[in-house]
Amino acid sequence: TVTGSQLATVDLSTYDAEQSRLMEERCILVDEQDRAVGAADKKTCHLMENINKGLLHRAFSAFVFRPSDGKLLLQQRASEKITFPDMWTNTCCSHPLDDFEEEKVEENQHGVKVAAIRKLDHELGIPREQTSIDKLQYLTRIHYLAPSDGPWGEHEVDYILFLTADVTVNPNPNEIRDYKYVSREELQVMFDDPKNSFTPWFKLIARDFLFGWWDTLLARRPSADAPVDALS
Ligand code: DMA
Ligand code: MN
Repeated sequence: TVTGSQLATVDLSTYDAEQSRLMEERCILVDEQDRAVGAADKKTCHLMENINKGLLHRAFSAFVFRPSDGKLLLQQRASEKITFPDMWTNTCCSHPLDDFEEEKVEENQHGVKVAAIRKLDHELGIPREQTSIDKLQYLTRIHYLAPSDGPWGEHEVDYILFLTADVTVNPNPNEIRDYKYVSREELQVMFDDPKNSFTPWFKLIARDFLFGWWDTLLARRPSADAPVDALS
């Protein structure tokens, strides 16, 4: 594995001050089997020069669906974001941190779920009582690598989490430029419009998994006019 002394760094003084400060968070380093092997700050983890030496960290991608119509909540990343600014993406992504003991717990994907609750609150202002651990559903984890602008990129083992819940959104403007709920068809129209740009991981998850899972979720959803059988 890669050690600290070999790793590149970069000056953040031209970037947004709050986003630069958040680059000091410590991510959990993992190997290709997602075994925790150490920690490094978010800045170090997101430089392509380090990624190209094999540096890999743990992350989550959360997808929030509205129960009434099964629509997915999307966000557009703020211009202040250092990686992948202004792109449309799934509800919320971030990292479980080495800074918090609870976010390192692997059993039942506890750590990534705790991190998701923290960031749904921080980015979208979703109150924590609307996003309990047992409502978050873990689907799978994917290993992917994608360059962003300039020296930046992503290289992660990414845990995909679904939540079907009515949530109150109060976006943090330093994180989020815009948000909207979309149906499958509305998302497809967005993908087909070349004016929209999307994060690489969202495009990959949409292509490989999302539409199939979304069908299952919609099929299970009791329709508005059918009575719900309490025994089924
Ligand atoms: C990182 O997301 C996680 C994935 C799955 C790409 P991010 O860049 O939005 O992280 P943060 O919100 O911590 O800046
Ligand atoms: Mn990352």
